[in-house]
Amino acid sequence: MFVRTVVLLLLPALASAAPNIVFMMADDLGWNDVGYHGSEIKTPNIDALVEQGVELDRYYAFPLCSPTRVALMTGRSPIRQGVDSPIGPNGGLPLDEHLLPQTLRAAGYETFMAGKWHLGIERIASHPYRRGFDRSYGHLGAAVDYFTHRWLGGLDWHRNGEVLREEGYSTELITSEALDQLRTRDKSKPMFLYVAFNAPHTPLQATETYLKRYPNVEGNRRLFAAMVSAMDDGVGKILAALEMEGIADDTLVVWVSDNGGGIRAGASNEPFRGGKGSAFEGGIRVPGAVRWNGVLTAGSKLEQQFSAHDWFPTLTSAVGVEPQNVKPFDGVDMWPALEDGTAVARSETVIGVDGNYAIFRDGWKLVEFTPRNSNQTTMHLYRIEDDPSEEHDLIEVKPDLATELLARMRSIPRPPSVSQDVQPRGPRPGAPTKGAPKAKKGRGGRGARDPQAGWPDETREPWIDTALRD
Ligand SMILES: [Ca+2]
Repeated sequence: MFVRTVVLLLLPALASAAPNIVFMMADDLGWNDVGYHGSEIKTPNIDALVEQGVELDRYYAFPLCSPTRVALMTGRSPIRQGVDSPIGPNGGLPLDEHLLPQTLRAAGYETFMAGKWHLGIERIASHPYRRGFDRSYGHLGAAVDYFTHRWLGGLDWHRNGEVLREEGYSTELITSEALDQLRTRDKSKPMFLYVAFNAPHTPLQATETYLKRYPNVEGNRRLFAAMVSAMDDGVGKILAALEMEGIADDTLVVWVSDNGGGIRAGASNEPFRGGKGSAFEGGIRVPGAVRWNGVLTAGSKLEQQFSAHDWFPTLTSAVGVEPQNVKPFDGVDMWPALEDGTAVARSETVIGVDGNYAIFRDGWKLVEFTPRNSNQTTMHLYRIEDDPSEEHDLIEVKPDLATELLARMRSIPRPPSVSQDVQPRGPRPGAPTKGAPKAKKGRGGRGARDPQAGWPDETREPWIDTALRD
């Protein structure tokens, strides 16, 4: 009897009645790259999801892939964790950070991921199957080739930590795996399914099936549009599978982009200024929606600011799970806002990556801007709700406010970068501003390659085979 009691006490806190969570993320999709924002790119499945749920109208990601994924997974600012650019072969999210799937798994969830990780590749200990996911699939690095599944010349495709060689277009493969994970889940447990599409990130690679949908769109935009359509079809298949499995009403569904679109790569962030990598609105204000049938109001729109680091506290609040994080969240629980529009109090929000930061407070936005391949950092101040296109710079009108906001922005520690290598890469706290020399450094190679260039050749061993096994 004693043993039985102990076993019961050790059972996960949640029964199968807890809602599932399906979190889908696009990669480098801009504001004007979805049908419901008036784009020429057709996204009927995403549009339907938005209609069925809460449209996130003021949702802010970080300006680049890895920082947003850090924010999503930890509920904490990637700035204070040193993830200030795309994580390269030698970088990684610090292993003492606690991740969302770890909390959910501890609460009895099955945890699945399909797609792009981009939070560390050098060490096995930083891979998704060691960071809270029961089952994982896809690529660990960044701009994987859609057809060869290579990155920087090495195969970067795995299932549960085993190198995987298979034919197929990555967006369709990721969708297929997500469907398989969903259908073969343990139905006695709730499920957390994280689908991190690599689309429409470069390299710009599409199939005829999707190119045919855009006969009148030209150049990179046509390739990009086709890639978005493949992802939109994937979203539609996953939503259909929830219906087929009879769990559509028991599942909280999120769909968002991870940062603004790369303009050279065919994306559009109109009417916003800037794009991927910048802290102007085009780089960070991205499309998103949340659906939970019967719980959230279909067709509603959330106009409060919502940020990528809010997901951990918000999702755990929504499903009634106690977060297991030890380090404090930077994000806030936005569930009351999603549920019924309750105004959630939040102090200032700081978003950014190396050289490009923004702080939001009381309707003001201060932007620290460093153009690519430039040493010149400039500051800009906007009434962001009245001036979403950031056309009217008020920095000369409100210099004292700008100084105050800059100090607040800089109050978040900026430790040495852990994204690219283990060496400190120049000044952090109190970094120079306008006119001061700045260490020359490549920001993750953004735009360095031809957007259409993939990885046709295999010139090194598969990444997982050379990862450190400590
Ligand atoms: Ca991205």
